[in-house]
Amino acid sequence: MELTKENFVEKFEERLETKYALDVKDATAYELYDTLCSLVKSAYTRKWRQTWKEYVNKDEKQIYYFSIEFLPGKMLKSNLLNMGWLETVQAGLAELGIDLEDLVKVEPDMALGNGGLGRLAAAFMDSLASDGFPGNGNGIRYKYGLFKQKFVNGYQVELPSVWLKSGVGNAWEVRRDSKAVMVRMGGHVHLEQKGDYLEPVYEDGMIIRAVPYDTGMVGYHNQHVNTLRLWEAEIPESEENKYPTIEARRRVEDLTAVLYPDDSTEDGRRLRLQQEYFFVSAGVQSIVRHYEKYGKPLTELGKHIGIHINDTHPAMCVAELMRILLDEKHMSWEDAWQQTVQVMSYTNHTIMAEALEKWSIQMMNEIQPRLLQIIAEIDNRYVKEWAGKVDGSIIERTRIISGGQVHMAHLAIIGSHSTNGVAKLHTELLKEDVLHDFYTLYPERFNNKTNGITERRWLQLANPSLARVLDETLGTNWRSDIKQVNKLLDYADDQAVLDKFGQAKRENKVRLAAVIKEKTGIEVSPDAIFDVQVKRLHAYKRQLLNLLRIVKVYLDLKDNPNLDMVPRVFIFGAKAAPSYRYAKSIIKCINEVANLVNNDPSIQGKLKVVFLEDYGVTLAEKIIPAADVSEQISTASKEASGTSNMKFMLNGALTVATLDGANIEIKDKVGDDNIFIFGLTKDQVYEYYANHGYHGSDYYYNDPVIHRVLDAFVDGTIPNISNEGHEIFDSLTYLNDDYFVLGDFEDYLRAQAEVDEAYRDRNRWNKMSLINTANGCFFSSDDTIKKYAAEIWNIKSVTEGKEVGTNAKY
Ligand code: BZD
Repeated sequence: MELTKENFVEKFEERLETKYALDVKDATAYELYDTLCSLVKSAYTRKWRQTWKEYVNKDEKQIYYFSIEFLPGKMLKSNLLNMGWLETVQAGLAELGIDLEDLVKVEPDMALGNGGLGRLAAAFMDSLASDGFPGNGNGIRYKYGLFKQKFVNGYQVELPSVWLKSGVGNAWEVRRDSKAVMVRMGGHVHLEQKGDYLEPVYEDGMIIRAVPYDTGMVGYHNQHVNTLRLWEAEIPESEENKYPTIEARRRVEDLTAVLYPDDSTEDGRRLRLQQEYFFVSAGVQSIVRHYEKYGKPLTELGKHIGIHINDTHPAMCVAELMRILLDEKHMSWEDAWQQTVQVMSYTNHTIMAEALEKWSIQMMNEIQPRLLQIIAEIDNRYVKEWAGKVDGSIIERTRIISGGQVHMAHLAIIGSHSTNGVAKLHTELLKEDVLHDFYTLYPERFNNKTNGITERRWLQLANPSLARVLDETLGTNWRSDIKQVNKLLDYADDQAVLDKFGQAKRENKVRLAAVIKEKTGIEVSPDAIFDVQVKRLHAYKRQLLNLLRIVKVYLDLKDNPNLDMVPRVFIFGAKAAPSYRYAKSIIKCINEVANLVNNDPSIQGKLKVVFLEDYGVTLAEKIIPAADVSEQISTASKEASGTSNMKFMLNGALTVATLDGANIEIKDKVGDDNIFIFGLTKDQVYEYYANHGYHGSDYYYNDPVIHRVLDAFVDGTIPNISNEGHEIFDSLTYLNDDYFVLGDFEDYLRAQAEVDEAYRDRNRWNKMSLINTANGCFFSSDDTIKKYAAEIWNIKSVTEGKEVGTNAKY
């Protein structure tokens, strides 16, 4: 049935009555929200079932994207948009006196991720469905998502994020008890000969029931619905008597309680490894079970199934699939291995050594002793396979088990047919440096897939003002074919369009200014440049470089209050890992500088610093459309790709960037004149590493500007940071400034002076902004996923060429 305003109103009232026995006027926002979700969900469930049946009937190869994080944010509006229902529902609700935005406010943010990696996984879910690919997600249903951040006296304080509030829950998920599987952990194992195979005999240990919660991933205007399956840990009925105390029960239930438990303690690390095995085992078991239901031979598994390992956290997929094929299906090692390598593919998201996971053999043995045996055998066979063919030192450096540790990236690379990086530079670095040994062994396995973003969320939903300008300028086809946005280039000199561009940005800035006022009490002017850096707080991302410049501008203004500068509002949003002390010190310093600057009347509003608490997807949707300047200033070579850089660009912000990650590809698209590039290149950074030629303290002693700015951190100019100020001062001078903040400072000032100059000429600025939006269409996750599909997974779209109206019938 085609949705109309009239039949929506009727259905909505009916549903509200059956669900809550209420009239609209008596219902709370939550009850209205829940009613709407229920209506939306029941409308797409038939399509959901059909999509699944179509895969089975057509015997389509299916991909399962394993990720320890998924960060979808709110889903109501995105589902409405993708179903083609948004405007009709908005109008219908308005008729009932309800503002859709009020209902959106009560939707909890599904924040089951830390940052880029989890957000990318969520974007890929949207794109897999929107491109009509047979692709599903597999992860963990954390009870608590990423912590809620508060500032107390300028310090970060972490509070639990209770997204599954009692009575509210998650409106989108379906619990599927019938699909539960058992996961075995701990205990001991030995092998006994049974006929012609070895059977593992387990003693002790625990059995955990993994229950899946499925969420429909609704494709854009194509009536195609995939599945995101998240697993929860429970005590099986048969094991109840093993857990007589609340404490003992909690140890099992806590397995899926918290995202990324603090890994600064041994217990925290063990829990993390348990989580990894838990969702890997549950996912792989359920895939094999489903596959077998249709009677296909396991020797053809790789033709029908693909498992994607998103970063190393799910790398145990390799060994778990081997375990099932060997121990449960009694396949030969050779056959099982051939299928496993064909099934698996892996994405690397970082070159930072500390993020490349390693687990002690002992801990791996404690968590799953049989898995360790299999990993040891993979390692053993790997060593034998290459012995005599390549230099022995290469084998030593690339084997899975060495130095008493299990190297998860090595397991993922050896056990899969594809390893990709997430931007051109990143992939080059993997090949020539971080994973160079592997590249010499398996050159054909390496490939690049530059990240992308979903324009539906970041432009259509987050930026209605700009979307309207695009509709008026280009017509509405761009909404289903994002490449059309590139046609904006034809209007780069059209005064009316440029004015509208400027106007849309201003509307968004006015809106953000109101949010800032409401959240922080700080007044900011929409006439100032909104200069934004939002991302996880990490030394390599260099929020500190930004802060040093703010301090410099502040000192300049103190010297000369009449300084001729374009007023700027610096906006930060960032969470620091709870155990990352240095990052937390930077947060404290930013907050204290903000206090100092915002409350100094002599600054006359020329400079404002706003640090918004609890940055996440929903806040990003308000900030990014309002940004004039996007800060992408990581030390060259350290940021694998970045994805906020793409969101900002699509929303018309101009980027101040180092030549790092996907910034390079952004620069190649917009051209040197429409981006502000500065800083050391990756080669210069590597040169410093090679010849130890960098001395942070030289900058302090030789550059009077830097000297003065750094002194402000330790001489009381910035109040209340006596510890943190010294910590930062020392890190940049005596501890030699690991991320070349001081080395890049001068050039950063130069780039920022160019920003100022460009902004003074508003026509020029609007044109640059338009050129950025026009080229933002090249960083769509729909395109990225098409490349994964064609070049890694070998799957095809089942909706391509199908005729479906824009107002999809559900
Ligand atoms: O992945 C990020 C990279 O830092 C970005 O450059 C890149 O754009 C995105 C997507 O590819 N990596 C992460 O977000 N990583 C994590 O959050 C993470 C989480 C747990 C353990 C290690 C890293």
